[in-house]
Amino acid sequence: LSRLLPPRGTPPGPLPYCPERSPYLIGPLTVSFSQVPTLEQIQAKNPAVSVGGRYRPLTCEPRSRTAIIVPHRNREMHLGHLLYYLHPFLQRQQLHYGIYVIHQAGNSTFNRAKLLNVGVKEALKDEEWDCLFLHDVDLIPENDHNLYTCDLWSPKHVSVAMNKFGYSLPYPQYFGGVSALTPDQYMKINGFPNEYWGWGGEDDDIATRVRLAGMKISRPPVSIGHYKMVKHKGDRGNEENPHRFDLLIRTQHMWTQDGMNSLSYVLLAKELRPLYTNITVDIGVNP
Ligand code: BGN
Repeated sequence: LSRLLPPRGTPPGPLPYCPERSPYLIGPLTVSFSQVPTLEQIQAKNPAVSVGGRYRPLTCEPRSRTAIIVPHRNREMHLGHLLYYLHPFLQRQQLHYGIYVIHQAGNSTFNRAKLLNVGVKEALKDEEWDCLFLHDVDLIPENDHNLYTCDLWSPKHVSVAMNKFGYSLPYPQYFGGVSALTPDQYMKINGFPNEYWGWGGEDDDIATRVRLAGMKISRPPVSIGHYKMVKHKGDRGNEENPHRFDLLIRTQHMWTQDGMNSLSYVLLAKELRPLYTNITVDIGVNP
């Protein structure tokens, strides 16, 4: 990518927009988890990424400013795989982007959706992101035609073809894994629910929010939305949520009260690491 630097002495000025279709795209990618890359190796391969895990193309004005938000706890190996594949993937798409890892402090039950709300709130304090990618740590995109940009008219469900589900949607309303919303769309659904502690249901709640806010879900073609999941067992601290069925019955009454407008947390640290911005947060405990 250093070949892309403008020649020395180029006067500063407005850049032309990046082409609608990046010339660097490859299409289907080979994703393998046989070796866990170290952060140093990933850094060496991505010299144009700046501190906090930020990047912007140097020769053209990007068409999207995308924040990737990744909830996380005790999955360092998965994070290594994700960063290894995602950084080059996003640079080939010529995006202005930043990667945020939202780390849940403490040992209480994991709360994916609340961590995503925190990530959105904190990311929007940094820059005027125009697209929010809500991204599981264990899902690696397998085709770079799957653009990490938002659909202006609809919240987008992106991980439509995961290897774990035989490369198809497990059910029509599925909204889990990777999704993309503009900040406007995110606020229109009052963000994600804060009250789903443990595994399951929060993504179904979000799909319902999209419908109740009068929007439809858009999706990339199944042939492009391929994802490979890093194999793992259900982890401690993220047991199945036994209350998810009761919560889902009440989404219609709760979505306007529980979400971005009721979000509270204690920010413990915000560190600009070489490959990502690390946000450590105390989100409280499972009541
Ligand atoms: C569903 C889960 C989702 C999960 C998908 C795929 C629930 C709610 C039950 C009414 N939903 O069954 O959260 O993403 O499976 O694994 O458990």
